[in-house]
Formats: sequence, structure tokens, C-alpha cells
Amino acid sequence: MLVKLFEWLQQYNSGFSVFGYITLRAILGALTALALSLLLGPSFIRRLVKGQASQPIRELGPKTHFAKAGTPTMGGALILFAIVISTLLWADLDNRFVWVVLLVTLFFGVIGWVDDYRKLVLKDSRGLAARWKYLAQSLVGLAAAIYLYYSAESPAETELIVPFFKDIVIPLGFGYIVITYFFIVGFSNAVNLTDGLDGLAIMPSVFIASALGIFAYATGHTLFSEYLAIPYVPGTGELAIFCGALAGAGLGFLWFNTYPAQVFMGDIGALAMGAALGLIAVLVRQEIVFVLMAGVFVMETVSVILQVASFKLTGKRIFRMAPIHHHFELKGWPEPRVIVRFWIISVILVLAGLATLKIR
Ligand code: 57M
Repeated sequence: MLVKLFEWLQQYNSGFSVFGYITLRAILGALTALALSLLLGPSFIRRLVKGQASQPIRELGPKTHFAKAGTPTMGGALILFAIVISTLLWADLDNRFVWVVLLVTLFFGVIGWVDDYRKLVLKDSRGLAARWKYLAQSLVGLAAAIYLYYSAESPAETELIVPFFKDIVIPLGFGYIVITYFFIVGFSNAVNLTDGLDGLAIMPSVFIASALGIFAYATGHTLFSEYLAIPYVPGTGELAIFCGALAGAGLGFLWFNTYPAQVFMGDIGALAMGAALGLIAVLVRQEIVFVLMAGVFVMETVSVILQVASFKLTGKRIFRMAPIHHHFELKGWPEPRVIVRFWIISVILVLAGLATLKIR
């Protein structure tokens, strides 16, 4: 929104042209979202407590979690608010990628909100029935995938690139729709599964969003994309502003979500952020690198799949409890140790992902 204002102001003072730079707007986007979530956090949490949006704790879980009873949830609403306001302020709103990402994020937020609201406020422990949740996620994911496939302006937008091999490019055809759908819906659920310890889902999301911002900037830049031998997709640079906003809003949320958490994000935050990250990975044409960078989310999801499959097939569990963060808790690791070690793994994976930019 401000882009147009600063463009107009340039006739009075050429100094306003500095706001045309994506890098500056991405940083301002991150700072705006950070300030919004930090400043609004306390009053927001008080409202959640008043509205009785506090998390019921399951009796089956690790006993250490019983002390968390009464912690307000749905803090993801604050993250979404900060992301949306900051993106609307600092991004170029003529950019179609920005709108697709904003809309997908908001739709997934609404799906999560319905689930949270049913569980917490209406006290319906089933929340939104799984089949309706997946149906809603699938409809939004498919709609976005189909739109992006048919609105693609160059083959580069729908070709799969392989890290380390700059000459291997696989045209995906309709496979693009399938991959985009799976990245949106799959990572939405993966972040949701990971969100079971204080700060466990938000910090990797901040790291990954920051890295995706760099990928978005390079992919949307004629010179950098050529120099790094990655696809050039005009317009993706503006996604760096959304990524900055997500990172800023996430850090602000972590202020309150860090152990011992004053608030949880709820499905409204987890489903929306996962969908946004998965979608951006596709838009910046980095699906394979993203699976590496989001390795913590992948590991959590795989642990659940293995646990359920093993229990169904052999009657035995592989882990003491899935998702895998519960396994380490039940082994006796204090919660902060599990969290920080998972963060460290996430940093390593994100750095490895960024390194693929040069090693090819
Ligand atoms: C939601 N939600 C947390 C909070 C958060 C198939 C199965 C593996 C699914 C999985 C599941 O339901 N996962 C999705 C995980 C819950 O947090 C709420 O949910 C929101 C995210 N959607 O924002 O609102 C609890 O997590 C803890 N928490 C924190 N700090 C945070 O910042 O401590 C959350 C955020 C909160 C709080 O205790 O109450 C959750 O875990 O419920 N199910 C499971 O994860 C369950 N695993 C399981 O059943 N494993 C089985 C099989 C089926 C794989 C096995 O291993 O044998 C466990 N979840 C819990 N207790 N809580 C079971 C025991």
C-alpha cells in the first residue's frame, strides 16, 4: 500500500525512491510485524484468557504437560494479524503472488480458527471433524494450485529444479498442481503436528521464512537468478516482504510462546503458517531444498507415520510416543532441551539449504 504512496511522493523528494527496494521493505515488513506482535501481545493474551480460549491438556500425554492447563491458545490470530497488516503496508499489492499467499494463509487460518473455536469455546473436544478439515484444506490447496498452474507466465514457474545439478530441469505439467497441493496441505499439517512444545513450531518457521525470503529475492532478480543459476520468476521478489513479516511476527510471538509459554498458537496459527511456507517454497521453485530446510517438520510427520504404521502392522511402537518430541520428553529430556536441540537442527538444515544456492 505504501509503495504507491512513496512512488507518488517521489515527485516532491527523490529520496522516497529508496522504498522501491525490496530488501528495505522486507526489513521494514519484518520490523513492523515484530512491533505489532510484541506491542499487541499482552492485551491479546488477556482477551484470550477472558474469552476462555485456554487449552485442554490430554491425559494421555507426558505428565509434564499437565502444568500447562489453562494456557490460552489461538495466539496464531496475533501472528496472522501482524503478517497481514505488515504485508499490506509494505508489499506491492499489484503482485499476484502476494495475494495468493495472503489468501491461502488467511483461508487456512479460518479453517484452524473453526477447529480451535469448536474445541475451546464450544467445548466440543472433537473440534472440526478430521474429514471436514482435510476437505477444506484440500479445496483451498487445489484452488491455489490450479490458479497458479493456469496463470503461469513462463515454463520456469512450473519446472522442478534439482539442487546441485544446475542443468537438470524437470517440466512438471499437471504434476505441478499435485506437488503444489501436497506442499500446501502437507506442510500445513506437518507444522500442526510439530506444535506440541513451547516455541517448537514457531522458531523453525522463522528460520525457514527468512531463508525463503532470500530465495524469493534471488528468484525474482534477473541478475542474481542468472548468477546463481536458479530459475528467474519475475514477481517472486515481493514474497520476501511476506517472508520478512512472517519472521517478524513469529519472533514477536515467540516472546510470549517461549518456555514456559504464556500462549499457544492454536490451529489458527499452525495450519496457516505451514500452508504459507509450503506454498512459498513452490512459488520460489525450491521444493527439494525446502524439504531439507523444513526437516524438523518432516521428521515429526514421518515419526507419526512410522509409529501408526508400526502399531497397526506389528502392534508395537517404534517411539515411546509420536510425534518424536514426545519421545524425547518421555526419555527424560527436560522440555527446553528438546526444543532448543530441535532449533539447532533446524538452523543447520536451513543453512544447508541456503548453501545449495552456491554449490551447484
Ligand atoms: C496437535 N497439539 C498439541 C495448541 C497448539 C495422529 C497424532 C499423532 C496427532 C497428534 C495431534 O493431534 N497433533 C496436532 C498437537 C497441543 O497443542 C495445541 O494444539 C495446537 C496446534 N494444533 O497451538 O493449541 C498440546 O501441545 C502442547 N503445546 C505446548 N506448547 C506449545 O507452544 O506445550 C502446544 C504448543 C498442548 C500442549 O500440551 O495441549 C498436542 O500434542 O495435543 N497427536 C498427538 O500429538 C498425540 N500423540 C499420540 O497420540 N501418539 C500416538 C499415536 C497416535 C501416534 C502414539 O505415539 O502412540 C499426543 N498429544 C498429546 N498428548 N498432547 C498424545 C499425548
